[in-house]
Amino acid sequence: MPTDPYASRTAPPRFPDGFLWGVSTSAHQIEGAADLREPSVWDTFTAAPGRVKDGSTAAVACDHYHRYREDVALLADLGVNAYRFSVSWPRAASPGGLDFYDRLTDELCAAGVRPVPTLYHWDLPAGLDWLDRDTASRFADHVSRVAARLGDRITRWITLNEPAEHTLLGHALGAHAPGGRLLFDALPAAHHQLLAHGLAVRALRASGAADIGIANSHGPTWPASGDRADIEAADFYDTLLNRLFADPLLLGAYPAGLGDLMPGDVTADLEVISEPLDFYGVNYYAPTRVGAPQGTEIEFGGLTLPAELPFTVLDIEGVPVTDFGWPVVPEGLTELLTGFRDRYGDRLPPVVITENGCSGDGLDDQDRIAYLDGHLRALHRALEAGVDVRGYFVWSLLDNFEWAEGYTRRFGLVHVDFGTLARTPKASYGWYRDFLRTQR
Ligand code: IFM
Repeated sequence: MPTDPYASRTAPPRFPDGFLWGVSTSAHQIEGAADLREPSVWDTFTAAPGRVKDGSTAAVACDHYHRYREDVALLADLGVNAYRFSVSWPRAASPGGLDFYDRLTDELCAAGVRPVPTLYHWDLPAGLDWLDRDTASRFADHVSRVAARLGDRITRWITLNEPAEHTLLGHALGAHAPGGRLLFDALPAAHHQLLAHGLAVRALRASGAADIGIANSHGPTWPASGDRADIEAADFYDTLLNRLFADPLLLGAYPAGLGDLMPGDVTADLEVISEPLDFYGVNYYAPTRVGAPQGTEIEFGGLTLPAELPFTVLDIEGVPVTDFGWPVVPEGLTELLTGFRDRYGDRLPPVVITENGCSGDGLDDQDRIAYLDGHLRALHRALEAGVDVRGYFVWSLLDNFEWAEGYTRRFGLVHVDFGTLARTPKASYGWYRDFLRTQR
């Protein structure tokens, strides 16, 4: 018997017709079949002991490479009209590697689910490095090859996933591949990813694509108090994690002070980086509370943050937290989007929420339902406040390889048994399906 997901909640808000409803995944986190592609920096990283919490690798992951038909059937049954996945650059570069995305695209189109590929989600081919400028043009070549192969069926493209997290975790703090601990010397990796994005936009347009965006992670930054030192530290953090990645795209300029830390004269690059976008993808999970530096190393969200950082990241008290320790603050999404609309005005294209979700165990995942329900309502409040929002994607369809956390954090609407690879829809899958029915 179907349950009534709104028995104890008010009726769901109604989103505009034509809204894009989906779920997101990424290649390295679900595909497996590592023997059928070139190696990536994540293969090298996970091979070294102590890098991944449970010592696991993504060699098999969800084996989506072989089970994609079953996964597309789950999408069709869920009732989403779009699916965000990523094209693995190391797979695309291997002989016959694009055949897989050809099959997946056909399967999605046959199921009435619009494919929305991300062209880079952290799995850089081994041997390349974002600290090298040349990686940006190599990426544009990869994008041209993928677009030439799939562009007859795919209209909506996402260039990069979360260059901010990739720079921070992969190059500044060393928690992710490739493991760099460069702190502020990691900034060239950010610039080269942004340049890669701009070159990719040009390559996609040259191939005839007309609906192009990026998936950037953003969240409001809350100062720990009204003290000047806390406000300044929070402003710096906000600049580093939000404005550094949105200003060059939307305003064609780096925030004051940061442009000087980039490699060489970036004036011409900024023209490429600020190629107009058709939509702006936002990955939202939580706000961050930030205070003045305390001069000591701190543990935060599974990371050890070095003492020399000019800010301290603090817990947000009085709100629920996910099993990852991330605060659950739906209204942060409304605040973020209205803040973006105020800061960027007409320069902000229509927004698509390209990721939102939470980790947590169990098939009867009521916490996830509460999280998603709260965030959809918060998103609707942003719409009512005049933000042009066009879509929403849950992270994630399947439990998967959560990077340095291995298989210990489960974000899926569908449970995956990593022994048998059996898929079992969770309560949240049924809830999302029921919610989507209310939007038809
Ligand atoms: O799993 C990741 C994803 O790869 C990028 N955005 C955040 C998710 C949850 O940590």
